[in-house]
Amino acid sequence: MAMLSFEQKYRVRGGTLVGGDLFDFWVGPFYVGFFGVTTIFFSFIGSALIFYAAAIGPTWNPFLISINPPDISYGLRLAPLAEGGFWQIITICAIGAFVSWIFRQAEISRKLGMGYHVPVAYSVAVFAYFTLVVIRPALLGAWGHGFPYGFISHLDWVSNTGYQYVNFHYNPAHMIAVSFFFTNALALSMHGGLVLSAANPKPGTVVKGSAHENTFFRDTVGWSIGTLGIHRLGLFLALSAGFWSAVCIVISGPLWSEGWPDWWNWWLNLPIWAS
Ligand code: UQ2
Repeated sequence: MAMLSFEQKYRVRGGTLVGGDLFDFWVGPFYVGFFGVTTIFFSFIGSALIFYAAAIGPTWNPFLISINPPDISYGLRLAPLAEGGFWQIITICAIGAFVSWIFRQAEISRKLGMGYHVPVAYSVAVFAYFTLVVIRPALLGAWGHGFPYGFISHLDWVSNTGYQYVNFHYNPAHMIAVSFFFTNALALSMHGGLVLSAANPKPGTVVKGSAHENTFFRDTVGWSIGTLGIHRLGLFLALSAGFWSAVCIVISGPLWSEGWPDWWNWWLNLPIWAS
């Protein structure tokens, strides 16, 4: 186990963000840390509440269980537990667990003397969730605009919310997000294919490195982005996909409440041809 000698050098105290030496130790392969404890705490309470809310609900069919946000009439107030209050506390627990996980990643990055790229990247995913269940409902004035926690029910929510704006594909931020998702898939397939083709060739042949990888793309498209560059591009594409997804839903309602196809009337109304 070559990793063990490496780990011994880094498994030392220090680098924590809060609490000093409190919880600054490992259990087996896992770093504990203050934020490991808070992650477990929020995950446990949140999961227990999901099971309790499911138990008082009408079904145990895993596809049909749904823990719903309060009715719109409750506005931004706390609702009774069985009428959306569970959803509200579960949402607080989810955010508590996700944010704890961000700081757990940050503390481990600090201990290893690495950059914060992983916690920053994960934060964008958390931001997209936070936009759906906090920012947009708050801007619209009711927690009832959050999505329900259930397998089929959250799919229905996405479908209904999309059709509420007639055709979501005309949402300009949705167009940008989708373009980033597709470009991300293109870049990752190129990268995965390229690295496997060089580093994992047929048995009995010589493993190739970055010189071959660069040459392949210089010969095919006249340019190679480079081994570090492809990962910068990948991170940018992936984070942009998540970021523009959050933008495309937060502007639906708070900024534009009609159908998205009608948003393009600004183009039809340009003075050049509108007369
Ligand atoms: C590359 C390179 C890698 C790669 C890939 C490329 C050696 C191992 C995939 C090629 C990437 C290019 C040309 C950029 C494509 C741009 C978009 C927007 C998809 O050159 O360097 O490193 O994995």
